[in-house]
Amino acid sequence: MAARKASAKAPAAKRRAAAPDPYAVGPLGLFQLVDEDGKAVAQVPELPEGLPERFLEAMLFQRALDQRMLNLQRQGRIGFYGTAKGQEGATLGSGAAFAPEDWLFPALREGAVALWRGMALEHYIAQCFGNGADPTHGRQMPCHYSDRGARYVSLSSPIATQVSQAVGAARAMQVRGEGQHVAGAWMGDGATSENDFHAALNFAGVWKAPVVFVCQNNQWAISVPLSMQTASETLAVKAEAYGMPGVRVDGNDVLACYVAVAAAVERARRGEGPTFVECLTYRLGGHSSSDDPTKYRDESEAAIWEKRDPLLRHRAWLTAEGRWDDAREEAFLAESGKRITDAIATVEAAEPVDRATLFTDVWATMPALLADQQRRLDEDLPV
Ligand SMILES: Cc1ncc(C[n+]2csc(CCOP(=O)(O)OP(=O)(O)O)c2C)c(N)n1
Ligand SMILES: [Mg+2]
Repeated sequence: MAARKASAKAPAAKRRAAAPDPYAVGPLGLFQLVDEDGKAVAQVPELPEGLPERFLEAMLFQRALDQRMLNLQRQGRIGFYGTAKGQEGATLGSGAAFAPEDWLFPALREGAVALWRGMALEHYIAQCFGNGADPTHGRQMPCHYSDRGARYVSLSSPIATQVSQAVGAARAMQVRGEGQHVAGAWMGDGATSENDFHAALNFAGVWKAPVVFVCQNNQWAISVPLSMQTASETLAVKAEAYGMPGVRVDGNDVLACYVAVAAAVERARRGEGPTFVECLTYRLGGHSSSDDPTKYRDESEAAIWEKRDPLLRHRAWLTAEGRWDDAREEAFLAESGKRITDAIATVEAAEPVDRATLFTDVWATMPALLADQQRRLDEDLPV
């Protein structure tokens, strides 16, 4: 990615340090492009046209969608929901760095990435209702979105199992000679204590598999703080033990997340192997709709991170660049709110899941035993 060269004649205030290399910053330093006040602290590299604006729109949209989905849960209309509040920068910055042909294996909070890659909003919402509008037939807990077109694989509820699945997919692509495609695996800080995490990174390192690990270090695993999760100085440093680079990024700096993960994706695509990227962020909300963080964490901590909100920071930067204003935001939010309202209305009006789907989607040809069970169900309980 070509860095925009600072002109020698630029006024001093405009002159910034050269774009830092995320790999040079390493697993102990923090890669950052824009600080908490929205000021660029380094040369922001040339980005695809319109991408920074799309980042803000997608973050605003996810924040609004999360609130609406949480409201639905509180009203008893869906059973469960996990918001990404505070983590939108790490989520979208990392997610946007992958190509449409790459395969993504998310954790709980990356639904915005599925939308970014083209999953229909109605399918996102229907997955949470688990009704007949849900392409996955209501078979999973809410938030387990999956979309084949977006190459977005459902999260696995058991923490960290998706990390080994991603390495398996990456290895398969490598063996088939399709190593120009990359697998992405997301995980939380808590996942780094699981056996699957260590096995996955170990094999990825040995095979030089085309995979990028993105750890959303939101500093809590439900009620377990990071200090009880690990004695390592950072999470990124763990990568060194598995023979791959570890990079630590300011996870509330969407541009830094994008640039760091894009560098890792390109490296994997070139056949140079995996990278582990730690995005340092904070979960502003509860772990899920079943959680009350005031029971175990000091609200003053959350208050500090409220000021580091990735939306505030990116909006401030875009505004200073002359690329965003209140009128544009108001119009975007009004249109998004309507889109969400309409999609919820459409989805909620759908019929329950068709009972016949209990028997579909596993066998190409239904075995006799299953066919018999279906016949008996239909006889005993006619629809
Ligand atoms: C193997 C396993 N153990 C425990 C749980 C219960 N559980 C669900 S989420 C979670 C915490 C995950 O924390 P982290 O990995 O930091 O992700 P975050 O939710 O903070 O994004 C736990 C313990 C689980 N789903 N799977
Ligand atoms: Mg966590």
